[in-house]
Amino acid sequence: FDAEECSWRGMPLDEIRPKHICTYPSVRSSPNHTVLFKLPISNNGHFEPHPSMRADKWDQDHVRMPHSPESMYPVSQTELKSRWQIICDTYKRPITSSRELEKAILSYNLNTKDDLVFGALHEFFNRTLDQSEMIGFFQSLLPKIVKLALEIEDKFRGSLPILAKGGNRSISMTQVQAGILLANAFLCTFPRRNSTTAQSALPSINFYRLFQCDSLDRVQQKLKCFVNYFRRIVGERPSGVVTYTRRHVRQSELPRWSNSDAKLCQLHVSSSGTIEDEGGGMMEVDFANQNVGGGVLGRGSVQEEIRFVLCPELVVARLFCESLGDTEALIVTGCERFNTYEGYGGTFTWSGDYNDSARQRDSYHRLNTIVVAIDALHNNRQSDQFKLEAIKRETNKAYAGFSFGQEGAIATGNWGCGAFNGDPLLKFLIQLMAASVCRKPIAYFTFGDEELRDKLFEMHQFLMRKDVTVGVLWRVIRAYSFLKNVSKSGESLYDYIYCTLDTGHIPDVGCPMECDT
Ligand code: AR6
Repeated sequence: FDAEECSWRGMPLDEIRPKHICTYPSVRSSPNHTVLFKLPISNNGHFEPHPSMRADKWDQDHVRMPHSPESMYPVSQTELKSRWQIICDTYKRPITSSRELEKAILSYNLNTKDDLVFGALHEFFNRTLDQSEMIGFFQSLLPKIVKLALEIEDKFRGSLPILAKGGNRSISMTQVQAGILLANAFLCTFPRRNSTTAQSALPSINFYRLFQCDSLDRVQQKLKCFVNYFRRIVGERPSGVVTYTRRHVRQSELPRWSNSDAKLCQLHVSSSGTIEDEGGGMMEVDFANQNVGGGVLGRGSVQEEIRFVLCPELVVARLFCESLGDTEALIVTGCERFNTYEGYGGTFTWSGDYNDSARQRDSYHRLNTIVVAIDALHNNRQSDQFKLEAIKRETNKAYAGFSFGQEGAIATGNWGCGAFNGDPLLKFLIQLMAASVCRKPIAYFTFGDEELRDKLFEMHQFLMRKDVTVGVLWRVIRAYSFLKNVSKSGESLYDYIYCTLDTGHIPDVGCPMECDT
């Protein structure tokens, strides 16, 4: 073992990674789990939609579907027409250019009628793709995307519940159904949903914000990811199932951090590799926005947005997942990866197709991929994150995600430390405490940062040597928070922890207001 050469420290990854597939949650129909296909799943992998009779719901608890009979569109000041009929009629004619596609989309979307709205889309077909790729798209791929989108009538006969704030609820669908929803989002067929307060907590789903972006290269690259996804799924239909789960942890179920006698979990920390490349079979953390997907259908191209364009089935969650509350997470089980990339942020580039077929499937035909979306706090000022309230919020948030399922391991990294401006040294300890209480080991990817890797490893070793529990660590961090905020100390968190645990005296700064921590 040559520490100089080796990019990781701690436990080998293969010892962190669970040995068997975690089949949680099970796919069973219940008031809290909507399954959009018939159960039991047949052995030949053929799925029938469920329910078989049409039962549309147009209310605040359900997604407003493009093919709902309630969806009407004003064709003149006095006349309303079925919006779905307009959509079906629109796509009876062939579409041969991005201008025609824009016109088609605008024919059933009043709200987006600005001049030259779809700049990014025109750029994509006029410059990013070459002439033959452009012709291939309009002659061959687009008609197939349209056909897939129109299958919504047949494949979604029931209503789709909204995963509302404060609820614990799952939706399972086939990957083909997810593709149908995405084809509709691409064609911007979903009715307006944010015009009423009842549905204002939902993220956007129609693609027009992405199409409206200007010629930014990263947006072009994201379009390549989506087009490649559609090319793949209309070529050979994916055969599995995806489950979307909203998890809400009630206040009474949260750990009492300062009293926890949980031992610290094992750690693998690496400066090379990424969550999506190395995290297979673990719970892969999505550094999320409270609106899951963040800027995926806009200009964003950091960890979450990239993950969503690699695995577009994640984007489907935006259709029904209301913005996440402080003790909530979204977990997506079974999404497939279709794309590879290079670069990051402004240099993000689609670099080709990704074949995920080697990945195992569970007994419900879900790929062995679990993505856990947790949104960190956005720190406007670096110092805000050291306030006890912020530390508590972040630890509870991590717990909401990590505590899903009885077993497993966490693949994570600098959560909240890029766009959201957090401190990775603090965020590491927060995630360490949350994972330890859940008895799950951590694989931590520092995204190229060797110095950080060594600092985290050293701290973890020190804490293990001292046999520190979560409760003790919490109390030291709490004392540091007090010191930093009250006496404005400039001492670093890690120096404080080393020093305090070496002397063995943790100042007791607990106050009545914090008794639940
Ligand atoms: N694997 C491991 N680490 C990574 C990876 C990866 N694939 N990609 C990036 N990192 P950021 P945030 C590291 O800024 O601060 C989005 O718009 C890298 O060190 O994406 O929580 C969301 O929608 C990077 O600096 O997460 C939210 O709105 C760090 O992780 C917002 O950003 C943080 O990545 C969340 O921002």
